[in-house]
Amino acid sequence: MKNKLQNLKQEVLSQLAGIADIFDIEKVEKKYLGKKGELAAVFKELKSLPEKEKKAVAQQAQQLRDEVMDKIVELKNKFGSIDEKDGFIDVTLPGVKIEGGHLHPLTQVQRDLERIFLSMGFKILEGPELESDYYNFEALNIPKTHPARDMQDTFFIDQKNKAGEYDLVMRTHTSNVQVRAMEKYGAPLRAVALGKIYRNENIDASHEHTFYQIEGLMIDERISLANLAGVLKEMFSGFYQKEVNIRMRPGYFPFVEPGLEVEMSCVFCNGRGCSVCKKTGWVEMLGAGLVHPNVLRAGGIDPDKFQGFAFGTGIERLAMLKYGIDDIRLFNSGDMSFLNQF
Ligand code: FA5
Repeated sequence: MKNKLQNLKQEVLSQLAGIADIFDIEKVEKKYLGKKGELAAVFKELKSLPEKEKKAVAQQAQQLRDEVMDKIVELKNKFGSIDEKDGFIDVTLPGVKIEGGHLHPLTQVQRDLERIFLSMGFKILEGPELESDYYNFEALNIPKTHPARDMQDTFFIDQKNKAGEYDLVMRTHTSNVQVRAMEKYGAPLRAVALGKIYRNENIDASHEHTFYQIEGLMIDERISLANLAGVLKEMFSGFYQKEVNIRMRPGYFPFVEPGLEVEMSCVFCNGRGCSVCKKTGWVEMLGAGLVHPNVLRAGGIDPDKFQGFAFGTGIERLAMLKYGIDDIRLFNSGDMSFLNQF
């Protein structure tokens, strides 16, 4: 058996030495290392050997197999794989698509809005999501006992503030940034604040408990509703990439006087009437108004000298109208077939 292995070794080494291309390697590999190859036959024969001889022969066969394997790997590296032989590349093979990541649609929409307002000279601000009762309500002309507190379902925080009082809430709107911005920058001021807000609401296709808003604030010596109309028209036309009209009707928010509900001509039917605008040609877009004198005062601004407008709207709703999305819950669903469309 030992002699047989010796002969086999010489045979395979001489064959390996004569190899000229990748096809020869495959043949030799199959003949000696294959399942039905010469070395497999030797291992099978081991069973019939006397116990004493078995161990030594097994070792010898193992060594030969390792040696042949190493040599074959070396030769494969030298001659390359079959696909690359003679420098041949099959350009008709389909490419491998590398999946790239991308921004979440709501982040994209926020960036679009920020670009529009930056071009009109607005500052981009942020405010805290965990907010004091003061900035979320009181400073906005909503005292503790005011019924307007019920307009938004608030998540109150069961924890005391630094002064030992229970006065923390999850902000119910981005309007909490209004007085913070006035205190920090004074007047004149042009700013938008975008961010996440929280409401204790039941979820359905158009309501979330956690969603995004954009707040706009412009304060100067002669600001009127005409300025508000101009800025909103610019915002909607830029965002929906088409000329739109807006119209205003009275609305109530304690922090503005007069308060307004603003509607935009339907971007789907250009105001002719369709299912999106319920055949009216108009879509309700946001709450707005002229900043209430009490709010200016809270921000340290003299209401006899300065006026301002403020508006606020939901970013998901803006996005839903732009892309024809009929369920707000899709944004947080983690559904890649939805997200990959953006
Ligand atoms: C406010 O939050 C006011 N702070 C807006 C404002 C700012 C008025 C400045 C005047 C001056 P309202 O509660 O209506 O208003 O919410 C504003 C927008 O948030 C709505 O128009 C809607 O687009 C969006 N929104 C409200 N509730 C939800 C909800 N549950 N899910 C998704 N979006 C919502």
